[in-house]
Amino acid sequence: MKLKTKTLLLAALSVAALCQAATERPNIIIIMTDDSGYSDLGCYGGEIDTPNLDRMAANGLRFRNFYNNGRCSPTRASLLTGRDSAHAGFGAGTLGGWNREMKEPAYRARLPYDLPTIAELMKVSGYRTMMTGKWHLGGSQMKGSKGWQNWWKKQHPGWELTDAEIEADFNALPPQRGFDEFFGLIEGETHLFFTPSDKHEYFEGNEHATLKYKQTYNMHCYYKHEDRYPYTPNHGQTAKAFYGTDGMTDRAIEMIEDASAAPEPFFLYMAYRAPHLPIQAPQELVDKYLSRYANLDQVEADRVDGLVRAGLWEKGTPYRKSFTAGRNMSEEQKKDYQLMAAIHAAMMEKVDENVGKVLKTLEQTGELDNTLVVYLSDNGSASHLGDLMNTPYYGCKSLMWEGGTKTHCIMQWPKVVQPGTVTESMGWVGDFLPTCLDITGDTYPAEFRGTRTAPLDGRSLLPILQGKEMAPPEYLFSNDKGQQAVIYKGRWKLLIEPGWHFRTSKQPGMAYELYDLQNDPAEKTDVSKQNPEMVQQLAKACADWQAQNGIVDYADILKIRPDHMK
Ligand SMILES: [Ca+2]
Repeated sequence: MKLKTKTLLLAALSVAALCQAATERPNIIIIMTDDSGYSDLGCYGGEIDTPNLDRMAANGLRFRNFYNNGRCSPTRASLLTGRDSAHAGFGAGTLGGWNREMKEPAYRARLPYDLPTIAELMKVSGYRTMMTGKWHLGGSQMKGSKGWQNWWKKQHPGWELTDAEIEADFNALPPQRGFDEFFGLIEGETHLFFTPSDKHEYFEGNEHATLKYKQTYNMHCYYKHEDRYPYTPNHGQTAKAFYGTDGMTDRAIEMIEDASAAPEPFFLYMAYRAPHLPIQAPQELVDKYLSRYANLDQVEADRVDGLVRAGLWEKGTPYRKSFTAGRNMSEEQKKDYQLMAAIHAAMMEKVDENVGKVLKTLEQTGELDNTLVVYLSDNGSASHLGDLMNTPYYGCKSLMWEGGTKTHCIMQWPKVVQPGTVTESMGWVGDFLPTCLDITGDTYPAEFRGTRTAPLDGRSLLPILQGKEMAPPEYLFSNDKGQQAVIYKGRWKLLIEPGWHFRTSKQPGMAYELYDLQNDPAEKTDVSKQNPEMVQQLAKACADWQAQNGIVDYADILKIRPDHMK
């Protein structure tokens, strides 16, 4: 194993102390998928073939209770900053596309320049910092592009496009936010397949990237709303192409190989664009999975059984019947669902194959033993698949029930983590930054770019990696388009206006649901009527949190931006 040293010029430390500290600092890789369901993986009870992730789980640690923020941008904002998503400019759970920005800080949909990112802090700590994949945290390359500036003006009627705005947008992009190397997408949604004649949106650093079209694919491209987005021109074609999941990994492997030859440790953030819409995968893999989704009731039952076998679910615990499997579908709808589920599974198998390539590279470069590899999803699987892929949890992406905000989460670090561990302890996506600081022995700065920082919302999960259980945080808050969720001491969960404001706004008063997650982890029975004091206590905590974080009531957001729901 190569000796990792921060720098030999740190004169204040003795050589012995330096070597001691330096040899202990691991590489860190965070791999996140986009819209994968809780029980999608074999090691989380699912029917999709994920041998590499299953092996990673066998060699490492699985969380039963890991939370994200329920949607792409808010999850990424907390992952990179250790702060609540509202504090990081993504308070509405909105898309976060910069064209949707509101002026309020909690909704600016652009990472604040004075809020340190995990990459910036790891860089200060002496790490080489790298990213591949989907950014989706605002910013743009309109600096130097009149075309993009004109587009911005169209998207922001009544706003003046100043030099400061152009600069702030540029400063919100990965190369300006601490990543030495970046290959990926700024926006949240694009094709996975690109042939040489297709226009693509990949960047290498701040430059438009040159893609490598080295593999031949039989391309299956599915999209229902072809009138809105032309996502299917390559459907049915066989051609040399770039497939995002493969291409992002190829670039990540180059980065790992380069970093491995350098003296400093590395931090790599890999954000896959799969299995998000538009769903696209190699045809032969889609064919392989079609028959697995012929009987959805069976898929649901098998996933629950699989979770029980994996030690991630207690046999006999009540759960709500999936609204997908339980739905009355016509034969045509069933066939359509079956196809979408098969493409989803095919996309996940491709992710697994690529995680396998990353692990293999770590092995070949001698880095595996002292590398922490984290794997999770940014939110539950999305509404086109209902909540089946989130079995046994109710709800899907962008909803605050457990199906929307709970993810599988695997951590492997052979030097530290005991193989085959399952933890009950609660983790949250905002915990990664404090965990990384704890691992490297660094502290969160009191000031950054001239601004005093506020305390982190996340906490270090290092004790869990070392085999201990941790008490849950006092409170965990999340929000999306007017609905709020509060989890108190890991046990009580209050949902306010669940299912978005527009669903409940016509009903008188506020809609509340209260669940005892300790006895009812799948939110089967609303106990709000039996526990009015708990409802009141958590509603008050939520109101305070909304005030502290500048969260605007959804009815007021609609007044400011009536086009918000478009
Ligand atoms: Ca997502």
